[in-house]
Order: sequence, then C-alpha cells, then structure tokens
Amino acid sequence: MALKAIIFDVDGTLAETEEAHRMAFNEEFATWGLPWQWDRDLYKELLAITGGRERIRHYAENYDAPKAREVLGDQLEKITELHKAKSQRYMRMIAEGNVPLRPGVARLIEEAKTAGLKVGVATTTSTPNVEVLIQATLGKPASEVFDAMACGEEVSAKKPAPDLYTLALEKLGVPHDEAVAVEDSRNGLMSALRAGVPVIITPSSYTADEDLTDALSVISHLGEPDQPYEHIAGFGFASGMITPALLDRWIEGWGGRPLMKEPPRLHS
Ligand code: XBP
Ligand code: MG
Repeated sequence: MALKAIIFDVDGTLAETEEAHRMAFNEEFATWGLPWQWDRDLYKELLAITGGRERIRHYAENYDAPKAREVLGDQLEKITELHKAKSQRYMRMIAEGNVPLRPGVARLIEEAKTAGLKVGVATTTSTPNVEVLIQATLGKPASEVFDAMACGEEVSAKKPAPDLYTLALEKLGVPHDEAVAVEDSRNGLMSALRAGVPVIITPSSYTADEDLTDALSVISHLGEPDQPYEHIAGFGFASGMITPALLDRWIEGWGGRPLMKEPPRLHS
C-alpha cells in the first residue's frame, strides 16, 4: 500500500461536537455574568477563528469590548480561566455519551488498523477533550485507538497553519505523501494541504457551505454498509463507503501532484 496513515480531525469530523462546544461557551458566559449568547449563525461566523480561547478573545475584542474589560480585566487576563472552565463543562457534556461518532468513523479506524495503517489525530482542541470523546464513544482510552495525537496545546499556530499536521506526521513517522487527512472544514483543509497532506472532507453541520476546493474528495460522511455516503465533489463514486483500499487507490491516482490550485486564502 502507498498509503501508510490516516489522520483525523476531531471537532466536526469524528463527531458533531460543535453544538456541545457552543452550549458550553454559552453556559460558562452566563456563569461569569457575561451577557453573551452565541446563536448558531454567530457561532458559524466565529468558527473562522480556531481554538476556543482565541475565539473568546476575538469576540471580546471585536464584539463587546466594554463588557469584556469589566468582567475579564483590562488585558482580558481572565480569558484563559474562562476557557478552562468552558472545557471542563464541555467534557462533562461529552462524558454523558450523547454525542455519537459520525457514520463510518469507528469502522474506518478499525479497518485501517487491520490493514496495518497508522491512525492519528490533528486537532485544534486540547488532548483531554479528545480523550473524553473517545472514551465516551468507543469505551477505551484514546491512546489505545490512535498511534499519535497532535492537539491544540502543543503548537503555537493552530489551523489553518500547517503545524498540527506537521506534528502529527512527525509523531507517526510517516511522510506527508503517504498519509490522508479526514477533515470537515476549510481551516482544516488548508492546514493539511499546507503540510502537504491530501484531504478527504466530510462536511459537518457548520461547514457544508464552505469553499472546499482542492480537497481530494468531498463526501457526506465516511459511509457504513447500510448507510452509503453521498458524493459531493472530487474523487468518489456516487455513493459508497470509504475504505483503506479505496484511499490507497486515490493516493496513487493523485500521484503527488501539487495539492493547491491556488495559494491558500485565509479566513482572517
Ligand atoms: C475546532 C475548533 C475548536 C472547538 C473548540 O477546529 O476550532 O476550537 O471549536 O475547542 P478543528 P476548544 O476541528 O479544525 O480542529 O475550546 O477546546 O479550542
Ligand atoms: Mg473540524
């Protein structure tokens, strides 16, 4: 097999977690006496800023600076504390087990391992959030599921910078052109492409209308035997299931050609 590893994004890709993140932000704002309630439309806009701490700072500085300064201090120094509390809240929600993995995720991970591929994670969110999600959905520690994880707290530049994918490749010991990324968003797509990794996109509820040009393939989800994916763009049959053998053929078909037709356009 030319393919040696599959690297998964977490939020929106392994599971539709962004609603739980959004609720955790909103509940934590209320606890702190901040009159901020992010509805779906606003949250979609704010997702352009990856990283929860960075997202709060962006909102505080650009949407309600007076209130932010009153509650969080002149230098907004309490944002880290606020984000920490939000993360605890998010983990309690996820631990309840109400956010399932998306179709085909558990199957593809299992098939990849059976085929001798390495399986990794490249995510903007932090390690404990991934650990809780994997324990709640697969009933075992993330360290038993993934050969390597690259998480937000380990890099200084989050997606769409390439750092998380570069780190994941390094930890897996796999060259960029022998890996495939599975992502849900344009920021994730850019991050992987800039690290030289071809990308399969399964858009999530928040990212379906983003510009996903340059993905190797865009499909509705990874597919299950009784729930085939729908093809949206790029490589792929009209419907079906993503398997390691299929990804391997796509990598061969791609043949290491330049990944981006145009230079990346960034959200911010
Ligand atoms: C996900 C994110 C994260 C979550 C919130 O991006 O941007 O910030 O929304 O998680 P991706 P944290 O799926 O591209 O990695 O609050 O833990 O940052
Ligand atoms: Mg994502």
